[in-house]
Amino acid sequence: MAKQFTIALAGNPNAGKSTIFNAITGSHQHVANWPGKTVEKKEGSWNYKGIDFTVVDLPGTYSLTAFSLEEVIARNFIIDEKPDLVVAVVDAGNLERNLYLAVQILELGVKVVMALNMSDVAESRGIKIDIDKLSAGLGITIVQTIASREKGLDELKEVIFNAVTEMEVNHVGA
Ligand SMILES: Nc1nc2c(ncn2[C@@H]2O[C@H](COP(=O)(O)OP(=O)(O)O)[C@@H](O)[C@H]2O)c(=O)[nH]1
Ligand SMILES: [Mg+2]
Repeated sequence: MAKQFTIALAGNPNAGKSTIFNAITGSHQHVANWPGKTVEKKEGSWNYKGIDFTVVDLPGTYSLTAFSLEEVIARNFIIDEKPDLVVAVVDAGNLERNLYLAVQILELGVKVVMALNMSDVAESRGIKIDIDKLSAGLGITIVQTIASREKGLDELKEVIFNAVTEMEVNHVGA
């Protein structure tokens, strides 16, 4: 049987996780609660290039210090379920606060790519991000996205696919 790959979307509240989740999974999604919890669990399926992926929209958190229920759920999912990839959805307009979580995800030793979302908001605030430097510093592939306008999402899908299937990739979208 073909392996079912699992991808988790993680990020601060309002970073654009659900917008990206919806764009990737389309109508192939269902909502339940996390086992024994009142927090919503959104899971969807995605078929890309003949490969099936399960996509999980993790609760929005500012850290993974296991302080709130959302943080416990997000942290435990990454540690216990060991997704094949975590997509760190980062609000480029609040880079520092968002990177705090991204670094904590990286510290869990899971494979990570970053969707540097809200690029339009960052630009309108005059925030310039050296993506090559950030990518090299963190050691991960970064794709610039404006999820609400579906910008960069094709590149993101390609980067996710390549990262999960472990093909060589060195692509930064715009
Ligand atoms: N300006 C802008 N708005 C966005 C972008 N991505 C998502 N949004 C909007 O930001 C809000 C929060 O997005 P959502 O996907 O619900 O964030 P979540 O809390 O991480 O799931 C929604 O109103 C989205 O339409 C983006 O790249 N730029
Ligand atoms: Mg959401």
